[in-house]
Amino acid sequence: MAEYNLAVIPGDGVGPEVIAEGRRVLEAIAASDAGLNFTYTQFPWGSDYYRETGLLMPEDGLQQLRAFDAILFGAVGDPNIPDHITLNGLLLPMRRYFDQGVCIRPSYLYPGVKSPLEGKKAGEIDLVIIRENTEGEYAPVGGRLYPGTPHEIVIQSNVFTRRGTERIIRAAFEYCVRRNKRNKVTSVTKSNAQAFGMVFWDEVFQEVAEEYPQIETESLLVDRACMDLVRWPEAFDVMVASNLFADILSDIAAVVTGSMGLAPSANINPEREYPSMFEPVHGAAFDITGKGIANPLATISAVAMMLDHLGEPDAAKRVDGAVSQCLNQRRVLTPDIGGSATTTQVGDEVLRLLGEGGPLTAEGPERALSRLRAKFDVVPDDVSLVDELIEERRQQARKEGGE
Ligand code: GGG
Repeated sequence: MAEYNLAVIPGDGVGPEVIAEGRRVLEAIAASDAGLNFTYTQFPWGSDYYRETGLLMPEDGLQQLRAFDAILFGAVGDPNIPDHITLNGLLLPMRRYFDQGVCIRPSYLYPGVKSPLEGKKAGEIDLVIIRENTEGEYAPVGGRLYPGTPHEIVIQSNVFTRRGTERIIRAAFEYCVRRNKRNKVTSVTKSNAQAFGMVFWDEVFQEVAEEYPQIETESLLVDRACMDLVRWPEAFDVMVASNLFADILSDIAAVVTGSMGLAPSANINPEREYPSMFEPVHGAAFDITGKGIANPLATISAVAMMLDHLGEPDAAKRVDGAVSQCLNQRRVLTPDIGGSATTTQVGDEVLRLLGEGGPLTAEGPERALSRLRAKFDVVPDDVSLVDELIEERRQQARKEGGE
């Protein structure tokens, strides 16, 4: 039996609400698979902990997390504590201390979800942002001199190491090869203005690209990349960018694929020396905290990414399939994507679909489509029609079998 020891940090705002649903999904997976078990240690760290102790996590918090197989994280942020205190006190130290240099942020326009961009069909937007996660613009390097005086000096440095830059760019190419979709990697910088770090990044991108002649490459300035993500997001496959740029790009990508409430994120330590961390891209969302309407699907998709990382790809596909089906049937959805259900009701529905094991739940829409294409002459491009097609084929088979 595979047993995984998980650290769970629900954190702030809607974090506890969505993490509760992520945990229920893990429990359902374990209950339905005799070969799989999870143990959980939940940590009460975040802004309330800060109000009590003056720290977002204890002095030895990172050491406490060190031995876990993975970390499931909710959100951090509080309306009454400056954001730079909350972020630098909990989330960013975890990414750095555990050398989680590769952040994977997929954005997919699911069947059943409406893009705010007119005319975009399901499956048409399908991209992954690979974010450098431990250095760049988020490196805590800088200082303030003579604060509050007329000759105040403030320095905030960007840090680009060869190790970190090569690692993230190579991770993007490797991801692109494994994904095998459009076989294209887009690097995003601002090297016309930032002539040291970003020019260096462009050079490393060229060097690494030479190792992958089968992959189409493109280098864009970040302003152009932002425009194109809105104008023609379907043109992107894998995008790779620095810490800040990829953070911004992944918010745009989340919104054009329907909602921040659907966007998961994996913070990976590629060497597997330390635990990796899985979280929704969205933050604490104070405006809806406590209303019970936060979309849990980003967290549930992050749980799927965690299962995949832990070496449980079948369980990951079951969870992805249930998310996909929940969206496709449009019966139980939270208000951010046009529904009126609560966080818990969406969690209940995902559990029901996991238990029911409908045609898509076992394998996910992509695999269902390629399997059907191999078997039948005519298969719709729109994955939202796959369920209907399967039902039609079932009925036909029943008729032919004389039922
Ligand atoms: N669940 C992610 C979260 O709490 N995000 C808050 C935030 O501001 N994150 C910035 C970042 O991901 O770098």
